[in-house]
Amino acid sequence: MNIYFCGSIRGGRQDVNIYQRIVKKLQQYGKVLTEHVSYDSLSAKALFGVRTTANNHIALTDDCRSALNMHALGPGEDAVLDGDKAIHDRDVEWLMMSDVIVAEVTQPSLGVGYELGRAVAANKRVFCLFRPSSGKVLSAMIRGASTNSLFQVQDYTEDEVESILEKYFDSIKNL
Ligand code: 6IA
Repeated sequence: MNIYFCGSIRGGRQDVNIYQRIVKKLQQYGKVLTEHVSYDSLSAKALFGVRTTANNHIALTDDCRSALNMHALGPGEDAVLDGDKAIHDRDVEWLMMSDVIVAEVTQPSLGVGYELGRAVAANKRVFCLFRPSSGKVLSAMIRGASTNSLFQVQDYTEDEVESILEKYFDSIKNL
C-alpha cells in the first residue's frame, strides 16, 4: 500500500514530533512516500527554500537527499531539486500514486489544504487527524468535507495517535 502523509512544512513546524510518530506508525501499513515531511532537519534549511544557485535550486540536507534518492532520484544523480515547481509536481505525482492519504491538520498549512483538495478531486481515501487540545478550530473546508467514508476527520489526543491509526487501518483493510 502506498501512503501519502501530509503535514505542515512552511505553514509551521510546531508539530514535527507528532508527524514523526505518525510516519513511524504508518510504515507498519505500507510505504510512506512523503517520509521527509516528518524530518527534523527540514526546519532549518531546505524547507524554507534556501536558494543556493542562480537557478533557484534548493540545497538539500542529508536527510532530505536520502529520502529523495530513495523515492525519486537514481543513484548518483545530483540531489538538488529544481525549486518549488519540482516539489509540487513530484508531490502531486506521489499523491496520485497513493492508496490512502493521511494528514495531520492541526497546524494550518496551505500546502496540506491543497493536497487534500487534489485528493478529493481524485477520489482518494483520506484520513485527517486534528487535535482540539491545540485550541485551534479546524477549517470548515476540511471538517465539512467529511461527508462520506472516503474522507474522514478524526479528533484525537496526542497519546492516542497510534491507536487511532490502528483502528483506521483496521477498518479499511478489507476494502
Ligand atoms: O504549505 P506547506 O509548506 O506547509 O505544505 C506542506 C505540504 O506540502 C506537505 O504535506 C508536503 O507534502 C508538501 N510540501 C511542501 N513543501 C515541500 C517540500 N519542501 N518537499 C516536499 N513536500 C513539500 C522541500 C523539502 C525537501 C524535502 C526538499
